[in-house]
Amino acid sequence: MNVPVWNPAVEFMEREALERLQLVQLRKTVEQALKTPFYRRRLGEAGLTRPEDITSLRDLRSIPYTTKDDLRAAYPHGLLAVDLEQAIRLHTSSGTTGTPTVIYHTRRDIDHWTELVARCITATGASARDVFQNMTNYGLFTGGLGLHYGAERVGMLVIPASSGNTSRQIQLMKNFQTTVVHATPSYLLHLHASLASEGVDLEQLALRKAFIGAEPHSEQTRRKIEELFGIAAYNSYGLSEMNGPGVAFECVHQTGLHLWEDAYLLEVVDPRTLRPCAEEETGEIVLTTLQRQATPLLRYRTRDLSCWMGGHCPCGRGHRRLARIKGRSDDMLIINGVNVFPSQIEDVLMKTPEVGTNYLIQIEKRGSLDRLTVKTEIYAKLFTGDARTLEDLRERLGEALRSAILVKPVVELHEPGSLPVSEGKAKRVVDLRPAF
Ligand code: DLL
Repeated sequence: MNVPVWNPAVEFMEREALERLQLVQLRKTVEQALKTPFYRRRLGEAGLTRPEDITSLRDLRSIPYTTKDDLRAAYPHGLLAVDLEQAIRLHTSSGTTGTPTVIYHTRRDIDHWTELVARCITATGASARDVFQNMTNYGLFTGGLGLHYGAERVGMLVIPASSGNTSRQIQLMKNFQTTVVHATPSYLLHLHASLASEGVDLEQLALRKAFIGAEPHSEQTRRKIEELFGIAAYNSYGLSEMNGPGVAFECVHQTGLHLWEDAYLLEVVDPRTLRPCAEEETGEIVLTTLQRQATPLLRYRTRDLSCWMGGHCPCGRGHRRLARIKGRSDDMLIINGVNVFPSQIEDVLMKTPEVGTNYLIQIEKRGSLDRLTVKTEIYAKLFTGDARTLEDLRERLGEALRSAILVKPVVELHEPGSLPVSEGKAKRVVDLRPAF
């Protein structure tokens, strides 16, 4: 077998063995969850008081869902399943939209998370020979420490650059001949746009791979990153409630996100009716932790939309694949009654060669109607051309967007570097409509 692999025994486990393991771990997780005040009450209400009540994986459906609001209500200790002295780290969400959520980890939890990230890194073909620059925030955000521990375990030379300070990032990449970076896709595009002003060209760098994640992005954005840098970019999916990065990752074949099924039980459900979705039918991702001690989570509704992919990956791993995340059920925009996902807009923009690396979607009320404005940066040389060329481009984009999203937007073309940049997750949507 000629694919890079970290833990062959688990990654190539036969389906039957994997499901047996899942059942054992699900029972352990229920046992662990019953140690928390939150789940004792929640599971008790559903008549589930003993782990032995789970006799098959189908019994998962008798377990109630857990939501972000549940996590918030249980803040700070309501979901802690071990004595505080057994916990060695916690991560919280940023809390910008309300009470934060908190996830505690025991030493074994951190060790297991590290193992999952090591698997992900290795699956992309990266190895101890690589110099790895981690451009995501170190701190409560899980992208920094999560990838750091995994990369160290693989034996990479890790540069814990953290986020921001683009000029320093580029110098570090040049001086240490970084071969692999980890960043949000929006930040990598911004970094590329800054190379020229830093007086650095790609020939002076040794970059060959990027891990991109933490925010929705389209296949076109991935291709753009790959073409601009001349590298391979691998999609990485995770969320702080499920440790952070390391939940699902692309392998060398880049055919979807392998979800580590020994660590997470995945369901895809219709977000309105909660009916289970069929393979390749898009719905909300619901995840159950299978290995966690300090903060077990059962049937956690992520709000992320995706689907199981059918078929098998040529890498031969038995762990099934998730399709690229389409967006979140709560970031769907309703514009004059039409459902629009920001990812549909991004797709059109990134397919257009003249479009640069940054964009912003703005919605406001004009009278009784919603008005959608798509602001996008375009390459500098176009601004030196004649006005007719710009007008043509504006019209072409407007038409392409209308046929993709069924809403005609106002298109604004902006010079490179003129739209706001974020060092972490990009804020792409500004909704100025009054709340009801
Ligand atoms: O963003 C964890 C992470 C760090 C993942 C680094 C990957 C790389 P949170 O801050 O809790 O955790 O945000 C999680 O970000 O529910 C998705 O909506 C979104 N998200 C994460 N990865 C992807 C991805 C980290 N590859 C939320 N594609 C998730 C699309 C993503 N959306």
